[in-house]
Amino acid sequence: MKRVLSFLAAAALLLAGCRAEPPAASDSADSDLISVGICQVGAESDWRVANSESMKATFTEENGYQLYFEDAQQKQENQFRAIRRFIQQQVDYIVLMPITETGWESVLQEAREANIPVILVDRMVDVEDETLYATHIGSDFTREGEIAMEWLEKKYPDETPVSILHIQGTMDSSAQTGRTVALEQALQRHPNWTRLASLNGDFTQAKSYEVVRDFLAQQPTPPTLDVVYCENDNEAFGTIQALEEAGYTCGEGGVTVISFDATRNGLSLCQQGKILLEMECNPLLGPLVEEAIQALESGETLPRQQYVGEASFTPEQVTDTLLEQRAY
Ligand code: GZL
Repeated sequence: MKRVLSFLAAAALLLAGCRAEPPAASDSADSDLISVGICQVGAESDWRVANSESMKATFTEENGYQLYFEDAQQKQENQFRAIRRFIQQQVDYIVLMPITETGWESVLQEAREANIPVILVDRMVDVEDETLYATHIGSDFTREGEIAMEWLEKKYPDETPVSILHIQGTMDSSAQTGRTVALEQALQRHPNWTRLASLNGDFTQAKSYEVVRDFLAQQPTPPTLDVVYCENDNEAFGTIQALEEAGYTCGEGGVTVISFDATRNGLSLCQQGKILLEMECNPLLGPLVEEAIQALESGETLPRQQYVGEASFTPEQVTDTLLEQRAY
Protein backbone atom coordinates (compact mmCIF):
# COMPACT_ATOMS: atom_id res chain seq x y z
CA MET A 1 0.00 0.00 0.00
CA LYS A 2 1.45 3.33 -1.03
CA ARG A 3 1.03 6.11 1.42
CA VAL A 4 2.07 9.68 0.77
CA LEU A 5 1.79 12.79 2.94
CA SER A 6 -1.82 13.93 2.14
CA PHE A 7 -2.75 17.57 2.11
CA LEU A 8 -5.34 16.93 4.84
CA ALA A 9 -2.79 15.23 7.07
CA ALA A 10 -0.40 18.12 6.55
CA ALA A 11 -3.15 20.61 7.37
CA ALA A 12 -4.04 18.64 10.52
CA LEU A 13 -0.40 18.68 11.61
CA LEU A 14 -0.15 22.43 11.01
CA LEU A 15 -3.35 23.00 13.04
CA ALA A 16 -1.90 20.78 15.80
CA GLY A 17 1.19 22.99 15.85
CA CYS A 18 3.46 20.17 14.53
CA ARG A 19 6.25 20.83 12.08
CA ALA A 20 4.70 19.56 8.85
CA GLU A 21 7.03 19.80 5.92
CA PRO A 22 5.05 20.68 2.77
CA PRO A 23 4.84 17.58 0.51
CA ALA A 24 7.81 17.46 -1.82
CA ALA A 25 7.13 17.19 -5.55
CA SER A 26 7.82 13.47 -5.43
CA ASP A 27 5.19 13.11 -2.65
CA SER A 28 2.42 13.73 -5.19
CA ALA A 29 -0.72 11.69 -4.53
CA ASP A 30 -0.10 9.44 -7.55
CA SER A 31 3.46 8.61 -6.47
CA ASP A 32 4.18 4.95 -7.11
CA LEU A 33 7.40 5.18 -5.11
CA ILE A 34 7.71 3.05 -1.98
CA SER A 35 8.36 5.50 0.84
CA VAL A 36 11.01 4.37 3.33
CA GLY A 37 11.85 6.21 6.56
CA ILE A 38 15.39 5.34 7.70
CA CYS A 39 16.30 6.21 11.29
CA GLN A 40 20.10 6.06 11.61
CA VAL A 41 22.12 6.12 14.86
CA GLY A 42 24.53 8.88 13.82
CA ALA A 43 27.93 9.16 12.11
CA GLU A 44 30.13 8.06 15.02
CA SER A 45 32.33 5.63 13.11
CA ASP A 46 33.66 4.59 9.70
CA TRP A 47 31.32 1.61 9.96
CA ARG A 48 28.28 3.86 10.46
CA VAL A 49 29.19 6.10 7.54
CA ALA A 50 29.49 3.05 5.27
CA ASN A 51 26.16 1.72 6.57
CA SER A 52 24.42 5.04 5.76
CA GLU A 53 26.01 5.17 2.32
CA SER A 54 24.76 1.64 1.60
CA MET A 55 21.20 2.64 2.53
CA LYS A 56 21.26 5.87 0.50
CA ALA A 57 22.70 4.07 -2.52
CA THR A 58 19.93 1.46 -2.34
CA PHE A 59 16.81 3.53 -1.66
CA THR A 60 16.93 5.91 -4.61
CA GLU A 61 14.08 7.22 -6.75
CA GLU A 62 15.64 5.43 -9.71
CA ASN A 63 15.19 2.17 -7.76
CA GLY A 64 11.57 3.07 -6.95
CA TYR A 65 11.86 4.57 -3.48
CA GLN A 66 11.14 7.86 -1.74
CA LEU A 67 13.77 8.01 1.02
CA TYR A 68 13.32 9.92 4.27
CA PHE A 69 16.67 9.70 6.12
CA GLU A 70 17.14 10.94 9.69
CA ASP A 71 20.48 10.96 11.59
CA ALA A 72 19.77 10.79 15.35
CA GLN A 73 23.24 12.06 16.32
CA GLN A 74 23.57 9.14 18.78
CA LYS A 75 20.55 10.15 20.85
CA GLN A 76 17.66 7.73 21.36
CA GLU A 77 15.17 10.57 21.87
CA ASN A 78 16.03 11.82 18.39
CA GLN A 79 15.24 8.34 17.08
CA PHE A 80 11.85 8.43 18.80
CA ARG A 81 11.12 11.84 17.20
CA ALA A 82 12.21 10.60 13.77
CA ILE A 83 9.97 7.53 13.94
CA ARG A 84 6.98 9.67 14.99
CA ARG A 85 7.73 12.00 12.05
CA PHE A 86 7.80 9.01 9.70
CA ILE A 87 4.41 7.95 11.08
CA GLN A 88 3.01 11.45 10.44
CA GLN A 89 4.46 11.30 6.93
CA GLN A 90 2.70 7.93 6.52
CA VAL A 91 5.74 6.18 5.07
CA ASP A 92 5.31 2.65 3.79
CA TYR A 93 8.22 1.22 5.81
CA ILE A 94 10.39 2.25 8.73
CA VAL A 95 14.00 1.05 8.87
CA LEU A 96 15.48 1.47 12.35
CA MET A 97 19.10 1.10 13.44
CA PRO A 98 18.43 1.21 17.19
CA ILE A 99 21.19 2.96 19.13
CA THR A 100 20.52 0.90 22.27
CA GLU A 101 18.42 -2.15 23.11
CA THR A 102 15.84 -0.86 25.60
CA GLY A 103 12.96 1.63 25.62
CA TRP A 104 11.41 0.85 22.22
CA GLU A 105 8.00 -0.65 23.09
CA SER A 106 5.80 2.46 22.89
CA VAL A 107 7.19 3.98 19.69
CA LEU A 108 7.15 0.60 17.94
CA GLN A 109 3.53 0.13 19.06
CA GLU A 110 2.69 3.52 17.52
CA ALA A 111 4.21 2.33 14.22
CA ARG A 112 2.18 -0.89 14.39
CA GLU A 113 -1.03 1.07 15.11
CA ALA A 114 -0.25 3.09 11.98
CA ASN A 115 0.20 -0.20 10.06
CA ILE A 116 3.80 0.65 9.16
CA PRO A 117 6.15 -2.38 9.19
CA VAL A 118 9.45 -1.79 11.03
CA ILE A 119 12.64 -3.46 9.82
CA LEU A 120 15.46 -3.55 12.41
CA VAL A 121 18.96 -3.19 11.00
CA ASP A 122 22.37 -3.70 12.63
CA ARG A 123 21.76 -3.59 16.39
CA MET A 124 18.82 -5.24 18.14
CA VAL A 125 16.01 -4.10 20.40
CA ASP A 126 14.98 -5.86 23.63
CA VAL A 127 11.16 -6.10 23.47
CA GLU A 128 8.75 -8.72 24.86
CA ASP A 129 6.53 -8.65 21.78
CA GLU A 130 8.64 -9.67 18.79
CA THR A 131 5.77 -8.87 16.42
CA LEU A 132 6.63 -5.19 16.91
CA TYR A 133 9.14 -5.61 14.09
CA ALA A 134 9.01 -7.50 10.79
CA THR A 135 12.61 -8.77 10.83
CA HIS A 136 16.11 -8.00 12.11
CA ILE A 137 19.02 -7.86 9.66
CA GLY A 138 22.44 -7.56 11.26
CA SER A 139 25.36 -9.27 12.94
CA ASP A 140 25.63 -11.83 15.73
CA PHE A 141 27.79 -9.68 17.98
CA THR A 142 28.33 -12.34 20.63
CA ARG A 143 29.57 -14.74 17.95
CA GLU A 144 31.94 -12.07 16.65
CA GLY A 145 33.40 -11.78 20.16
CA GLU A 146 33.57 -15.56 20.59
CA ILE A 147 35.63 -15.89 17.41
CA ALA A 148 37.99 -13.22 18.73
CA MET A 149 38.31 -15.10 22.03
CA GLU A 150 39.00 -18.40 20.26
CA TRP A 151 41.87 -16.64 18.45
CA LEU A 152 43.16 -15.14 21.72
CA GLU A 153 43.05 -18.53 23.45
CA LYS A 154 45.30 -19.92 20.71
CA LYS A 155 47.67 -16.95 21.13
CA TYR A 156 47.84 -17.42 24.90
CA PRO A 157 47.39 -21.22 25.27
CA ASP A 158 49.02 -21.71 28.66
CA GLU A 159 48.57 -20.45 32.21
CA THR A 160 50.81 -17.39 31.75
CA PRO A 161 49.14 -14.28 33.21
CA VAL A 162 47.47 -12.10 30.55
CA SER A 163 46.46 -8.50 31.31
CA ILE A 164 43.60 -7.11 29.24
CA LEU A 165 42.33 -3.54 28.77
CA HIS A 166 38.73 -3.47 27.54
CA ILE A 167 37.41 -0.54 25.46
CA GLN A 168 33.61 -0.82 25.31
CA GLY A 169 31.24 0.54 22.68
CA THR A 170 28.06 2.57 23.25
CA MET A 171 26.69 1.08 26.46
CA ASP A 172 23.47 -1.00 26.13
CA SER A 173 23.92 -1.26 22.36
CA SER A 174 23.76 -4.89 21.23
CA ALA A 175 27.13 -4.52 19.51
CA GLN A 176 28.62 -3.60 22.89
CA THR A 177 26.70 -6.15 24.97
CA GLY A 178 27.48 -9.03 22.59
CA ARG A 179 31.18 -8.30 22.25
CA THR A 180 31.48 -7.70 26.01
CA VAL A 181 29.68 -10.95 26.91
CA ALA A 182 32.16 -12.93 24.81
CA LEU A 183 35.12 -11.39 26.63
CA GLU A 184 33.52 -11.92 30.04
CA GLN A 185 32.79 -15.58 29.26
CA ALA A 186 36.45 -16.04 28.25
CA LEU A 187 37.62 -14.34 31.48
CA GLN A 188 35.54 -16.89 33.40
CA ARG A 189 37.31 -19.71 31.54
CA HIS A 190 40.81 -18.29 32.15
CA PRO A 191 41.60 -17.32 35.77
CA ASN A 192 45.09 -16.32 34.55
CA TRP A 193 43.51 -13.58 32.38
CA THR A 194 42.98 -10.28 34.20
CA ARG A 195 40.80 -7.42 32.91
CA LEU A 196 42.56 -4.28 34.20
CA ALA A 197 39.61 -2.03 33.37
CA SER A 198 36.60 -1.60 31.09
CA LEU A 199 36.61 1.92 29.62
CA ASN A 200 33.66 3.39 27.68
CA GLY A 201 34.98 4.42 24.25
CA ASP A 202 31.42 4.92 22.88
CA PHE A 203 32.56 3.56 19.48
CA THR A 204 34.39 6.83 18.75
CA GLN A 205 38.09 7.59 18.21
CA ALA A 206 38.07 10.78 20.26
CA LYS A 207 36.41 9.28 23.34
CA SER A 208 38.63 6.19 23.23
CA TYR A 209 41.82 8.27 22.96
CA GLU A 210 40.66 10.35 25.93
CA VAL A 211 39.70 7.48 28.25
CA VAL A 212 42.84 5.44 27.49
CA ARG A 213 45.12 8.48 27.88
CA ASP A 214 43.48 9.33 31.22
CA PHE A 215 43.56 5.69 32.41
CA LEU A 216 47.30 5.42 31.73
CA ALA A 217 47.99 8.78 33.37
CA GLN A 218 46.16 7.67 36.53
CA GLN A 219 48.35 4.56 37.01
CA PRO A 220 51.18 4.92 39.56
CA THR A 221 53.46 3.06 37.16
CA PRO A 222 52.90 2.15 33.49
CA PRO A 223 50.75 -1.03 33.61
CA THR A 224 51.75 -4.22 31.82
CA LEU A 225 49.33 -4.44 28.89
CA ASP A 226 49.25 -7.73 26.98
CA VAL A 227 45.91 -7.23 25.16
CA VAL A 228 43.62 -4.32 24.34
CA TYR A 229 40.13 -5.43 23.25
CA CYS A 230 38.53 -2.61 21.24
CA GLU A 231 34.85 -3.05 20.38
CA ASN A 232 35.22 -1.19 17.07
CA ASP A 233 37.90 0.22 14.76
CA ASN A 234 37.48 3.86 15.72
CA GLU A 235 38.14 2.87 19.33
CA ALA A 236 41.26 1.06 18.15
CA PHE A 237 42.46 4.18 16.30
CA GLY A 238 42.14 6.35 19.42
CA THR A 239 43.52 3.65 21.71
CA ILE A 240 46.61 2.99 19.58
CA GLN A 241 47.35 6.74 19.47
CA ALA A 242 47.13 7.00 23.27
CA LEU A 243 49.23 3.85 23.80
CA GLU A 244 51.97 4.98 21.42
CA GLU A 245 52.04 8.44 23.02
CA ALA A 246 52.58 6.67 26.35
CA GLY A 247 55.48 4.67 24.94
CA TYR A 248 53.77 1.36 24.22
CA THR A 249 54.35 -0.60 21.00
CA CYS A 250 51.28 -2.18 19.40
CA GLY A 251 51.74 -5.48 17.57
CA GLU A 252 53.79 -8.66 17.86
CA GLY A 253 56.13 -8.42 20.85
CA GLY A 254 54.11 -5.50 22.20
CA VAL A 255 50.42 -4.92 22.91
CA THR A 256 48.02 -7.28 21.12
CA VAL A 257 45.20 -5.09 19.77
CA ILE A 258 41.93 -6.78 18.79
CA SER A 259 39.34 -4.73 16.91
CA PHE A 260 35.92 -5.09 15.28
CA ASP A 261 34.46 -3.81 11.99
CA ALA A 262 37.40 -4.50 9.61
CA THR A 263 37.00 -1.15 7.88
CA ARG A 264 39.62 -0.19 5.30
CA ASN A 265 41.43 2.00 7.85
CA GLY A 266 41.31 -0.77 10.44
CA LEU A 267 42.59 -3.33 7.96
CA SER A 268 45.39 -0.96 7.00
CA LEU A 269 46.57 -0.89 10.62
CA CYS A 270 46.22 -4.67 10.65
CA GLN A 271 48.41 -4.94 7.53
CA GLN A 272 50.98 -2.76 9.37
CA GLY A 273 50.83 -5.24 12.28
CA LYS A 274 49.43 -2.73 14.80
CA ILE A 275 46.09 -4.57 15.01
CA LEU A 276 46.66 -8.33 15.24
CA LEU A 277 43.04 -9.41 14.79
CA GLU A 278 40.27 -7.66 12.85
CA MET A 279 36.73 -9.07 13.24
CA GLU A 280 34.55 -8.07 10.31
CA CYS A 281 31.14 -6.54 10.88
CA ASN A 282 29.34 -5.95 7.59
CA PRO A 283 27.77 -2.46 7.21
CA LEU A 284 26.69 -2.95 3.57
CA LEU A 285 23.15 -3.91 4.52
CA GLY A 286 21.15 -1.75 2.08
CA PRO A 287 20.56 -4.52 -0.50
CA LEU A 288 19.43 -6.98 2.22
CA VAL A 289 16.97 -4.42 3.56
CA GLU A 290 15.63 -3.86 0.05
CA GLU A 291 15.15 -7.63 -0.36
CA ALA A 292 13.17 -7.65 2.87
CA ILE A 293 10.96 -4.75 1.72
CA GLN A 294 10.32 -6.39 -1.64
CA ALA A 295 9.41 -9.63 0.15
CA LEU A 296 6.95 -7.75 2.35
CA GLU A 297 5.53 -6.00 -0.73
CA SER A 298 4.87 -9.50 -2.13
CA GLY A 299 3.08 -10.50 1.04
CA GLU A 300 5.82 -12.82 2.25
CA THR A 301 6.55 -13.38 5.94
CA LEU A 302 10.17 -12.80 6.89
CA PRO A 303 12.34 -14.74 9.35
CA ARG A 304 12.55 -12.89 12.68
CA GLN A 305 16.35 -12.84 12.50
CA GLN A 306 18.69 -12.62 9.48
CA TYR A 307 22.41 -12.70 10.40
CA VAL A 308 24.98 -11.57 7.83
CA GLY A 309 28.17 -13.52 7.09
CA GLU A 310 31.46 -12.09 8.37
CA ALA A 311 35.18 -12.95 8.32
CA SER A 312 38.25 -12.30 10.47
CA PHE A 313 41.66 -11.02 9.40
CA THR A 314 45.22 -11.26 10.73
CA PRO A 315 48.08 -9.16 9.30
CA GLU A 316 49.38 -11.71 6.80
CA GLN A 317 45.88 -11.97 5.29
CA VAL A 318 45.58 -8.24 4.56
CA THR A 319 46.97 -7.79 1.05
CA ASP A 320 47.20 -4.57 -0.97
CA THR A 321 44.55 -6.01 -3.30
CA LEU A 322 42.18 -6.64 -0.41
CA LEU A 323 42.62 -3.06 0.77
CA GLU A 324 42.15 -1.63 -2.75
CA GLN A 325 38.98 -3.66 -3.28
CA ARG A 326 37.53 -2.97 0.17
CA ALA A 327 34.09 -1.39 -0.28
CA TYR A 328 34.31 0.42 3.10
C1 GZL B 1 27.96 -2.89 14.66
C2 GZL B 1 27.60 -1.43 14.82
C3 GZL B 1 28.67 -0.76 15.59
C4 GZL B 1 30.01 -0.82 14.89
C5 GZL B 1 30.56 0.50 15.28
O1 GZL B 1 27.02 -3.50 13.84
O2 GZL B 1 26.40 -1.28 15.54
O3 GZL B 1 28.30 0.60 15.71
O4 GZL B 1 30.81 -1.90 15.31
C6 GZL B 1 29.34 1.39 15.12
O5 GZL B 1 31.60 0.95 14.48
O6 GZL B 1 29.52 2.58 15.74
